[in-house]
Amino acid sequence: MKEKFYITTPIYYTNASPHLGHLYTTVLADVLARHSRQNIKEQNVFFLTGTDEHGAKNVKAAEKAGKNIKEFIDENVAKFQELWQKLDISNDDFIRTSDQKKHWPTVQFLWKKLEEAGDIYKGNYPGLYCVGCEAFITKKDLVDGKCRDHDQKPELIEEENYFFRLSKYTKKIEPLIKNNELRIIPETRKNEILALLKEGLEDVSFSRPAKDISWGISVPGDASQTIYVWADALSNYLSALGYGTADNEKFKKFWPADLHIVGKDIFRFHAAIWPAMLLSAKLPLPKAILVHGFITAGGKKMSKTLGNVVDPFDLVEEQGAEAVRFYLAKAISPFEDGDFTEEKFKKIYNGDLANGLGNFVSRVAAMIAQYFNGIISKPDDSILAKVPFLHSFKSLAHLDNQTNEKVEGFSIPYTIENLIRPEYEKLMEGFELHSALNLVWQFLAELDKYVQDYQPFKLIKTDQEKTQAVLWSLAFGAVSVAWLIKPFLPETGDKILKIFGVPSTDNPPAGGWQEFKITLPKESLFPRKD
Ligand code: ME8
Repeated sequence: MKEKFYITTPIYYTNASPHLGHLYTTVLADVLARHSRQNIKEQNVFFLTGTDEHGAKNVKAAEKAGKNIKEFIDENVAKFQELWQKLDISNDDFIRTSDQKKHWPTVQFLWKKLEEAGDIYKGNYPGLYCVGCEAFITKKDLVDGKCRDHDQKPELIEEENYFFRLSKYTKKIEPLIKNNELRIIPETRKNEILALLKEGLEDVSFSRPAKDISWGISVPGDASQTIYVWADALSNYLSALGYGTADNEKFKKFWPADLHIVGKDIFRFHAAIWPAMLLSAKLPLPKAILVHGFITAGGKKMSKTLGNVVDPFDLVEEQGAEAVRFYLAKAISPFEDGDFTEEKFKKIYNGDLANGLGNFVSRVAAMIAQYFNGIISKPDDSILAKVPFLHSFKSLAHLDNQTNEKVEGFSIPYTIENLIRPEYEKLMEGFELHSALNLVWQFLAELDKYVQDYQPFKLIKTDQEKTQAVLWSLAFGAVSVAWLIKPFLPETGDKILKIFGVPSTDNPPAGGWQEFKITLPKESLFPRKD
């Protein structure tokens, strides 16, 4: 069992307000942070996000908007923070690279460490700079003379910079990634970076002349140079913990990071430059980097010219935060590109949330309210044995490796404890969040089937005892589902627990719940949308 969990998102550029892609990464991180808070002490989880506020990109956008840079950036940062609040993002901190007290001392301290290691030197090489990437790119990255990712012409820059000896570290990083000391997930990305490291990487420019890029952090001892935006940005993972300052308790407690989540666009910075910087500074490497794919809209890259940009604020306003979180986590595999369309959103909303979860919870709660005055307690085991979670459960039988034949006779609590939970934990550990949700929804479908099998609405007329066993089991199922979905749908999870009278702060009690007390909700959890 892990003892602490330090998880980060990239820090996002503040040249515009957040888009759906930023939301995607941050929701994934939030789900994993919430999940780990269920498994380890809350104070041992540290979830960091923030904003990357320097660099040419931000300056250019401010100029274009005709605004003072600081004002422009502050406005955009406020939008990120507002969106995270709307989405119930549970970050423990929010780091801003413009924070001179918190971020800058670490960046300069780390710079000096690299310098002490002999890994910083002055050089002068011409190169092609893509403002979109905030990086020097090579001719290989060009299509028709434009950057492949940003569809922009790079600028030819020839200037004196400080360089970082990345080349010295490629051979050192390679085995660490190969043997999973630094895990790269998924495997395809691991192979991609290994191939790149094998080829060897060139040293990278680590500063820009301050006369061109003054909005940034000065190179220690040379105010004529500004620290390159990536060296500045990557350091956020340490500055938030107070590394290199007197206030470094968090650093001692949380470093190394357990998981950096990044999109595929910036994974090379994280899997090559960042580990090289850490090795140079003699710091432990992060344990894992999860690289997710990109979200497209209607099968195409979101772009202003195509007019298919999904504004996350509008989306949340229209669909509700929980439904948006659900879509991002369930409809898209973190390991591949995923698509967003309104039709798909509606289908998932109506199918899984309104008709699936919402309908199930309200049916079960209503029956308990009606037939048992809202209170139902655990019946005797001998009665429970009469209403096993049946043959219908075969779709999950593969999860049980010891007693395939006995699959016909499991109780719902047994099934959750022995089949669902272990499989769910395995999927979460492997970051297969969409599959974890699929498992829960498969289970929900089986619970629906259980209702059909025993028909408690008819059974109540002939056998009260058995009906009690059926409904108690279903309530147990609903409450268990609430626990499993809480990292994804924190509000809905809590609402379900409230409906069944179960406190939401504690972990599920050992042995489960004995009694449920129903409070019928005023509104349905997910009203159907047409
Ligand atoms: O790169 N689909 O910031 P950024 C999914 N400041 N995720 C997407 C996405 C999409 N279409 N578009 C963006 C930077 N993202 C640097 C990072 S970290 C030390 C510095 C997400 O604002 C994804 O996580 O361009 C991607 O890696 C990140 O936003 C890039 O954000």
